[in-house]
Amino acid sequence: MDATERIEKLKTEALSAVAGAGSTAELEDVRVKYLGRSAELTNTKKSIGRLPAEQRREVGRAANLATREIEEALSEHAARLTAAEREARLKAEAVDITLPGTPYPKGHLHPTQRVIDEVVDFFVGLGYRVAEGPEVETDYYNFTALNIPPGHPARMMQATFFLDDGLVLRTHTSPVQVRTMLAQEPPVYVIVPGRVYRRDSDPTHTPMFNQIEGLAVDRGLSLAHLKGTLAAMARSFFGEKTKTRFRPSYFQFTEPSVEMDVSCFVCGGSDPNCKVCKGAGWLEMLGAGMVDPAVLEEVGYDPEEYTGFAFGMGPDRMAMVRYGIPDLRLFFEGDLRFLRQF
Ligand code: 2NL
Repeated sequence: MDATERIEKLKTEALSAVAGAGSTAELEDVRVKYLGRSAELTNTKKSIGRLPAEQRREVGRAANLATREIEEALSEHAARLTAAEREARLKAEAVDITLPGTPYPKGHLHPTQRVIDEVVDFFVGLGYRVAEGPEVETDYYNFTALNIPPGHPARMMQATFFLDDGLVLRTHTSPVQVRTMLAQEPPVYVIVPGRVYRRDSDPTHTPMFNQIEGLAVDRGLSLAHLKGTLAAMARSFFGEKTKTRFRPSYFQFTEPSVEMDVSCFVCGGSDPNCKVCKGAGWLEMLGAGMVDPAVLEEVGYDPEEYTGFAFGMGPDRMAMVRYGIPDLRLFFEGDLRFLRQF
């Protein structure tokens, strides 16, 4: 077989190998085999110079033609394979966008946290700042600075958790207001949410519960400002029709002291058999008062120049009333069967 025939045979072989390649990877192997650096055809072309002069032209022509034909066949078949492979991939990766999505479990805020957020947002809207502080307090911030000196019977009434070294679990958030007053000059407008602790446990008392206290100290503040502020809060929380009433009360750190009731948000006072207010028409909502001059003096404020009002409420209790929950302990057990009802 002469060189030209050999080239023709190689070409035929190559073209059938190209046609038989089932993937772009196989096709690349075919290309390397017939047109690669050490392929027979390539070597033939390299050695043309050593042929007798009269054969060079013919063999060279045949080799170049064969190369071109094989290249064309390769690129044609490559295009076909690429298209087919792309088609197969698109089919395999197809997404049915009409399928419904996978549902995922959704959480929500604890009922108490909802009450806290609402109350805090109301006061932030009036320009109050939110303040927080430690839950482990010194005796001084929790009692003494609030006009409750050592040995005073009011300390016993708080059912305090005493820790070592004169520390206590705070029984109210008031120590945060004390710290705030010590850290700045009036005017002070703060709202203080936080956990507090008392040795109590029954359907309406838990050893840990939440409190929100507020404090305003400025020139010229009076009981009228206290009433206006807290009545507005009650309307924002229970609805615009809500009425409020203030009864005299007693707290060690305020004078005078009051308790605020709100008209029943269920019956408005018209149903003697109302489940929520038990026919009273009113619900106890919070305690408040004008800051006792002794407290102002303790933090270095001049009671002749500044007056203030303060208030405290229990968001857990408010949530119980609002959502009709009979046992406060349910709030802290983390039972999802209970929590999912809100
Ligand atoms: C209630 C009553 C109250 C205060 C808290 C307070 C704090 C400072 C000075 C004066 Cl630093 N007062 N706090 C005043 C009156 C009532 O809470 O029934 N809370 C659940």
